[in-house]
Amino acid sequence: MLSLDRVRPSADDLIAVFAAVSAVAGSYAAVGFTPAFVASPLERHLARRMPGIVVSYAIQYLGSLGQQLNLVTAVGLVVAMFAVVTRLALEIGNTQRSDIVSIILTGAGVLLLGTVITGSLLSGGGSALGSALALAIGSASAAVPTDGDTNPGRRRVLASLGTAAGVSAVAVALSSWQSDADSATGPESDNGASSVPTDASAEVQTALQTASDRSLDVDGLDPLVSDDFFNVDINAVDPDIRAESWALSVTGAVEDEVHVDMDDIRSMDSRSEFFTLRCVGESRNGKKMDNALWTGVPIMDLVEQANPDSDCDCVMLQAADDYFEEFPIEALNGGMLAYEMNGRDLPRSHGYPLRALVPGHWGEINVKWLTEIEILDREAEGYWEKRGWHGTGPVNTVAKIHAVNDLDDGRTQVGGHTYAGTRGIAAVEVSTDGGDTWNEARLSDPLVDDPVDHDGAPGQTPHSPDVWRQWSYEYEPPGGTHEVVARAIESNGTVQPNEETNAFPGGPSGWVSKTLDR
Ligand SMILES: Nc1nc2c(c(=O)[nH]1)N[C@H]1C(S)=C(S)[C@@H](COP(=O)(O)O)O[C@H]1N2
Ligand SMILES: [Mo]
Repeated sequence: MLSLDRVRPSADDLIAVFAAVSAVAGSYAAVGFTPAFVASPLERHLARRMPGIVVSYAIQYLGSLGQQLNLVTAVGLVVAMFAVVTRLALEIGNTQRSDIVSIILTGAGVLLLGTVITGSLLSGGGSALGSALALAIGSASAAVPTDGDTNPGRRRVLASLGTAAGVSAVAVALSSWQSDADSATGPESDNGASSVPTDASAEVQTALQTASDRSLDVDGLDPLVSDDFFNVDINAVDPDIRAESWALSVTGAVEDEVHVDMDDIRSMDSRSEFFTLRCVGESRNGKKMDNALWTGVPIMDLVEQANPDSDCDCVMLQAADDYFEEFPIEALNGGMLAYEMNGRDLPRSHGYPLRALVPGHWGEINVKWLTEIEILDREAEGYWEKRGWHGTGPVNTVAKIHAVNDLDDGRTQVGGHTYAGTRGIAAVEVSTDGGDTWNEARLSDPLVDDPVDHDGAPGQTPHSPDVWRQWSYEYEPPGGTHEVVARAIESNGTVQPNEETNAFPGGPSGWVSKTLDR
C-alpha cells in the first residue's frame, strides 16, 4: 500500500514549486505579455496541435476562454519544468550542504531552460532571477530565527512562497504600468474611437466626425465607429513586432518578387476608408462585428508590381504568428494594407504594424501582422479551413438586435447594426408579431455615399462600400409576450435568407429574433 506520507510533498518539493512560479513571474516582469514570455511558445504549440474539432468548439462555445485554457496549461507545464530543475539543484546542494550551490545551480539551470524555450536572454534572465531570489530569501529566512516560528524548514517554505507572490505582484505592476505608458503613446492603445485624434489628417478627422454625426441616437447601440473593436486571434499572446524590423514580401508564382519595409509602405499614396469586419465564428446575434476607419495603401498595387502568374489565381497571406489564409487573388481588389486605425497607429492586437483588409469577406482572411503575400499555383487550405471552417468567402447578411429600450412616451424601441458586405444594405424590415407583418426601420445614413469602382480597374464592377449601418424601430408594445424579428434587404432587393445555420462551418445565417414582454 502506498502510504500518504510518501506522496506528501517535502519542504524541498514545495520550495521548488514556489521558486518555479517565481521564475515564470520573473519572465513576465522582464518581457511582459509578449511572445518572449516563457509560457508563450508552449501555448502556441498547444494552439497549433489542438485537433480542429476542439478548436472549432472552443471558439464557438468558450470564445477566448479556449485560448486562456491553453495559456493556463502552458504556464502549468513551464512551472513543472522549472520545478524539476530547481528540485535537482536543491538535491545537489543538500549533498554539498551548501545553499549557495543550490541557488547558483538553480539560477544557471533556469537561465538555460528559459532562454532555450523563448530564445530570449532577457526572459531567461528574468526567470533565473525570480527562482534564485526565492531560494536566497528562503535560505536567509531559515538562518534567521523569528519568535513564534522555530521551524526553519517551514520558514524557508513560507519565504519562498512569499517571494513568488512578491515577484508576481511586481510583474503585474510592471506590465500595467507598461501598458499605461504605451496607450499614452502608441500601438498598444485601444482603437481610440471615442476621441478624434487631434494630430490626424483632415481627411481622417472629417471621416470620424461624419461617423459620429451619422450615428443614430439609440441607447445601448454602439456608434458607427466601434468604441471597442472585437479581437479574434489564434494565440493568447499576440506578436510584438517593431515597425523598424518588419518586412513584407510578395513571393511565389510571380515574375518579380517584391520586398518592402514600413518606410516603403508609408511613402506610397495612402487613403483612409471604413471597413467593417465580421468573424465567421460569431453567433447569429453576436458581438464579433465592428467597424473602423483604416488608413493604408491599395494591396493590389503591391501585388501587381510583382507581376503574378498564377495557375489557380489564388493567394496565401502569411503572418508573424504563423497564421495563413488562402483565397482567390480577385478578393484583394479594393483591399488595403492598413497601418492606422481611427487615425492612430494600428494597435498591436489588430495587427501592428500592418494588416490586410479584404472588402466584404469574413474577418478571417483580413490577416494581421502580415509578412508575406504568396501567389500560389495550386489551391491550398488556410489555418481555419484545415480545421473544418469555410470562412474565406463573402460575409453573410445580417440585421442584429442589440438595443431594446422603453421610451418615455410608452413606445418600445429596438435597434442594431446591419451588414451585407459589399452587397450593401437597402433597408431593414422589422416584425413585432413573429414574422406575420413587416415594417421598414429607420436606417443611419450611409457612411460612404458612392459605390466603389476600384479606381476604374478594368473588369471590376462597382460595389457598395464595405460598411455596416445602424437601424432602429419604434412601436406600441402589445402588452404581453411578442416576438421581434429583424431582416435586412440587400441593395439589389434580395431579402436576407431566413434559413438558420450555426457559425460552424460557414458562418451564422438567418433572421435575428428576440422574444420581448412589455
Ligand atoms: N495573423 C492573424 N490574422 C488574423 C487572425 C489571427 O489569429 N492571426 N484572426 C483572424 C480572424 S478569425 C478574424 S475574425 C479577424 C479579427 O480581426 P480583429 O482581431 O482585428 O478584430 O482577424 C483575422 N486575422
Ligand atoms: Mo474570425
